[in-house]
Amino acid sequence: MVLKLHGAQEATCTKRVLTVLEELNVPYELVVVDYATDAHKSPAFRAVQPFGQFPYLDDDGFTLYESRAIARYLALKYGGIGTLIPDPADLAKTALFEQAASVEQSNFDAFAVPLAYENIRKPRIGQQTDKAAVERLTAALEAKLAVYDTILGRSKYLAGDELTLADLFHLPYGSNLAKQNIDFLESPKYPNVARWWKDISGRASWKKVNGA
Ligand SMILES: N[C@@H](CCC(=O)N[C@@H](CS)C(=O)NCC(=O)O)C(=O)O
Repeated sequence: MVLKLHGAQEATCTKRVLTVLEELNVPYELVVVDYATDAHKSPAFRAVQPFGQFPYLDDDGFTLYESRAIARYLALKYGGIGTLIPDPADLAKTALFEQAASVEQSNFDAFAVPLAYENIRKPRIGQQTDKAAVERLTAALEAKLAVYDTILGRSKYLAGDELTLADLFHLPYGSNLAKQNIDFLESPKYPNVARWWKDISGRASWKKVNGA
């Protein structure tokens, strides 16, 4: 049975998984979640995704939620040894990959998600953007990306010289930054970050998923 991803094409976490599916050339069906009617809060949905969030994957009856966990599962099952995620038998490479994946969650997502909430989500739902929070989050994100610039001055990608899921995980919220006129990913001030971002955001997988 073809893989089914329950999500929404325009949603950031769904895009994270769709990019991986495209990278791996795995056939799939996107089962659209009608979030406007709160379909993801129904008991049937929560029976699979107890937090009432999307996406989740259904691989022939095996279900899994959390976009990054789904991405790891897909890469290990469908990618072939060492594609987007190191061979689990290579402990050092796996540890460096996990370090990079953790960097994304702790040093990027932790700031990029609340920024998107303030600058994009709140205006959409008629709430006031907290300008002080935006200032604080923007400064914190810039400080983290300055460190990224050092890391990416030493290796092509975050976990070494090979592209991994840790890099791809940045794409949905990274591309949201430009929509907020936050240019750290493209700025000449951070040349290694700019080189890396141009590389990953130029991938055919992401362009297809992001509708570019
Ligand atoms: N950590 C989860 C987050 C999932 C998430 O926040 N999904 C959003 C859509 S991008 C959602 O379901 N929002 C509706 C809600 O939280 O009620 C993942 O990576 O899959």
